[in-house]
Amino acid sequence: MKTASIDHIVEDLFQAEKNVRTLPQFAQDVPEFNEERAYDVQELLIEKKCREEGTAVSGWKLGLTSKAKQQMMGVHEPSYGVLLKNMSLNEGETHSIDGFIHGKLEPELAFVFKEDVMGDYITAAQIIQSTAYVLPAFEVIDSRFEAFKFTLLDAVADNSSSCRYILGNQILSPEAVDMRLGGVVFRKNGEVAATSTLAAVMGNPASAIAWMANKFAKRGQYIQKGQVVLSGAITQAIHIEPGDHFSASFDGFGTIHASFKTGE
Ligand code: OOG
Ligand code: MG
Repeated sequence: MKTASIDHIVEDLFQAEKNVRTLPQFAQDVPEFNEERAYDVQELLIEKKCREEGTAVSGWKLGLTSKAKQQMMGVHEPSYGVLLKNMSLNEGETHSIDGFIHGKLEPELAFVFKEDVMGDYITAAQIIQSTAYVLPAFEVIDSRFEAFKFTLLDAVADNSSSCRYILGNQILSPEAVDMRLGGVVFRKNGEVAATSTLAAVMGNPASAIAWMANKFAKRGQYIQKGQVVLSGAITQAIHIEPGDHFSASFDGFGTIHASFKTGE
């Protein structure tokens, strides 16, 4: 596949986000586009965003970690994307949706690392051992593709539909959290919108992160000390409208909040 076409895809994705407009999905129409090329696009897109937006990498995110979503996309593995410092929003504040194309919100468990994680036989237990603390989080996902419709390769190129993330304030040692039965109640405007347990994320969110750490070995990447990793959505994602208030209560942690409006 030609470098020129990779560069073209990177530019289209960058401009779509910047100008808050959608693109048609492309992966099925580009001969020789495969998983490796999709992660190449993601990497170049992140380099461009760091350069042009004056930001830096803060961590990683997983996508497609639930069986239901994998079946929907016809895949057997999750995907990952990069978190940047300028994607971070403060918990409890009211955020503008003006930069979102068709943003959706989802509760996740965030892991913050106390040491680098490198290698290709990483286990969930090693992930837990390398984690300084875990905390509840929201992820705003957004897709640069029309109608939020894409194949796995389109989504990987689009940095796994990343947009913003919001970390809660309550931290726990990962050993203090039941990574399977820990319950989550997700509310929109006071009404329960979804309920789930942490097992929805590949049986255990630490297993999802171990999958990513092992996948990294192929591309010479690794989880770095101080980085945050979002484990993947615990419930379905819910479309955000201006005026919406969301909360997510996590077993043992308390509740995190996010509100949205139009305008700056
Ligand atoms: C959308 C992003 C999914 C999650 O937590 O599942 C995601 C996608 O790539 O399908 O952020
Ligand atoms: Mg997510």
